[in-house]
Amino acid sequence: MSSYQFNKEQFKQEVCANVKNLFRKTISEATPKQVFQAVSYAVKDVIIDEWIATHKEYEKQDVKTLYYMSMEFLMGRALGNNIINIRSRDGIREALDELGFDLNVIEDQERDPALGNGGLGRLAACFLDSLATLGYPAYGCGIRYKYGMFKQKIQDGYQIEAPDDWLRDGYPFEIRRDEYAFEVKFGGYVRTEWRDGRNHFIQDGYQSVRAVPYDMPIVGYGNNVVNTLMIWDAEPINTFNLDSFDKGDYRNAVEQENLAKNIVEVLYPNDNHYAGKELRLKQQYFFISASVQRAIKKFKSLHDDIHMLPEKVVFQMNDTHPTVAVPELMRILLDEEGLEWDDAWDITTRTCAYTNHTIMAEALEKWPLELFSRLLPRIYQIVEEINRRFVEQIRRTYPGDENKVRSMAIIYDGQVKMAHLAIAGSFSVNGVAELHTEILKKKVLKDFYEMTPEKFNNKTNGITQRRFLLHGNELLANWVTDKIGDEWITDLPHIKKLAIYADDEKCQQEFMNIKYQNKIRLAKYIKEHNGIDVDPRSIFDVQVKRLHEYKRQLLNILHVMYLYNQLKDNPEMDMVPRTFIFGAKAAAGYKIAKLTIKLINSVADVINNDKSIKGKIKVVFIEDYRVSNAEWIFAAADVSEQISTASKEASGTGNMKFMLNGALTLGTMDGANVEIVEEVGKENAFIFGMSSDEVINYETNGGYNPMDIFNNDQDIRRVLMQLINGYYAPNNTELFRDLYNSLLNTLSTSKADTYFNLKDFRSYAEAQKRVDAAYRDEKWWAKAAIMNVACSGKFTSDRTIQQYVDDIWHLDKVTVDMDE
Ligand code: B1N
Repeated sequence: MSSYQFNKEQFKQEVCANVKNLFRKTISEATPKQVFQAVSYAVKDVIIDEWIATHKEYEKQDVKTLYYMSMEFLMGRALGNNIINIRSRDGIREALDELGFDLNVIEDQERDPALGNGGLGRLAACFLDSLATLGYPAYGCGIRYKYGMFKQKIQDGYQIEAPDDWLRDGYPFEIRRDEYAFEVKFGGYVRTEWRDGRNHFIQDGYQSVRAVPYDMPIVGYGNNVVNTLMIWDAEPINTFNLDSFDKGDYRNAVEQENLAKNIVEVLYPNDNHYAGKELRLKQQYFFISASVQRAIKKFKSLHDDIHMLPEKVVFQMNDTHPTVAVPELMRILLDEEGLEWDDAWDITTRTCAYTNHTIMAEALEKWPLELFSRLLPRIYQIVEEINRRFVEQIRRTYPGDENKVRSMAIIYDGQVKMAHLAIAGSFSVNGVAELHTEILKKKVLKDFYEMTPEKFNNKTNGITQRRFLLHGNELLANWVTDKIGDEWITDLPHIKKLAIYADDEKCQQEFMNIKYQNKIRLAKYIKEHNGIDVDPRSIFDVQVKRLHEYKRQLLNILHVMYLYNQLKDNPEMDMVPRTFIFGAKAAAGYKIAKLTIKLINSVADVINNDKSIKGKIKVVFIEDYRVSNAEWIFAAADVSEQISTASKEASGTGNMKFMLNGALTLGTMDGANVEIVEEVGKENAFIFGMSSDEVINYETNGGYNPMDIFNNDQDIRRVLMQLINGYYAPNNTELFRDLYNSLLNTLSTSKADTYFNLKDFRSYAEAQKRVDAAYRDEKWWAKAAIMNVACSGKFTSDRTIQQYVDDIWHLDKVTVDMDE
């Protein structure tokens, strides 16, 4: 296998030609932004040939293909990643140097494609990277939102949302594929027609849109494989004449135009939360119908027998958001292919698979029947029939036990329960970390597990080391390669070889020096963006993730307030200087989350400006946390805060990115933290807090009473009082009242501190003390940090993808040779 041979002079010529053609400029006149475009097109030129070759090979070998269906793909910037994966970073850096530009500055011109909220969307992006690198035929299927995740501004300590107009300057890596456009129908009614010895179901009086895919290349690492992310845009169908004199026609034309415009307008900025909006269901059906149609059309262009579908196609549903794929595939098999129900159901349930990403009740999708049946009348009929037969199956399995029907039916209480539909329609149901899968089997989906245990399996999440070490932390990546060679880039478990250097003093110093350089890089970023001076010799203690009560940023900041009180009482208190770094977006309508951001910033204001504590604590809230600055943040972290209420974080993936970059985990036994500790050893992490069993026990017995803690713990009481006495809000003592109430609500104890902040506080504070003590022993810390890197092998998404392939997808590896 030969991989792409970079030719510097040719590349420089191409960049100059692109600058000329695109902007009518010479290279010396071009702005960095223009050079970014020119370089991107030159890189795309390389990719295109491999892209064509890959798809030729797929067709030739008639491969089984994965369609990874997801409402979100949080890709992050493409240029740097593509340059790395075509293995031309050094060459291109040199070429740009010679043209008078710095590659880092050029990369920095790209807007982050942020078509996702957080972990779920970023996981989809990591999976695509691994699929291409391992050589598996796969498409990502999603939505080309006009506006992605909002840009976050902090004004006066408050979060302000600004639109993310990521397509404004055009996106160099996408290709519009008009020839694969499909019609998607909404609303109207269904009538039946008897023809050719069977009933035909015909949707009439509907509105429709044209779904047009834009393909983006997903470049494998050094293997010539280029897969495709297809994201769908919506356009009006122009069958109606806008200046028609027929009023009905005219109104319909306008409505269809609005429908098309609205559907892909914006990503819903909710993480782990179901809002039940009609437009969201429209988005779901829109991209699923288009994707399923494209998959079936492609399949039929190569095969005559639709019964072969499960051998050639697999649909992986990223949470329940794409679950209408089940009835949509049924619709196509029944209505368009003319199959009988049993036949169609057999094919569907051997094609679809479902991943569950959360046990949070508020995230469960349950669509009101009225809305669902009005928007998707034919799909609704099919769901009704799926439900009728499923309930029959439940009754056959558990005669006389109507409780089972109540808890498992797909349609119940006037709602369509999407998780139940996803399970019934899939041959595989997986959780995303061992603990999470166990909770699904024993609690949340217990009845389903008991009825069909063979469907359930675990696939612990992973991350791509190509972006989160090789690209994000070049210094450490080079150091690792110097020590053990570069196999880790495509085979992360090799990184275990670093363990023999963990005790070596010289290596420890080298390692700590790299960490220090990365901290300086982040400190500069913070100075530029926040105007705050932070000391790179202090402990960088970082919590970056979406803002959510269950993730407990509140616990973190309450502890900072507590530490500050201690310092005020005793300014000579001996502590290692600490920089507490936060980064988090809150859903636009999530009041408590937004107030938590304000609290963090208010605490930061007071503490950072208090000279009396001699800079022992600094608090920084990094604005607009996103994939591109995340790469720098992970590289610079000493402590990784993974402090969710046990049982609530399905997996977490940030935890893995920190570990890979040599940060030590300060966390609860939740999600994948459990497996991280298993790999690195409890002695190389700081574990605290209630176990998931304890949390679940309290929950089933009606919670606990935080008032007992408030009454008996002076330090905690003092911190809580500071929320309501104006200590951090002198002009508005009531500002943080809602946070206080969320912890203590004296009217209803069952609703107080549902995330056990106070219950875990002492244990957290004690773990923080252990961090302080441990950091003083520089050799110990260096060793533990190196061990974290060395033990991170399990958490590559390459491993996760291989497990999906082995247990669920059964894809064959393809090699692409560019020599022919
Ligand atoms: O999915 C990640 C996990 O690592 C995280 O623990 C989990 O919280 C996250 C509705 C979600 N679960 N559910 C969502 C996102 C958007 C939305 O509209 C739910 N995100 C997760 C990857 O497995």
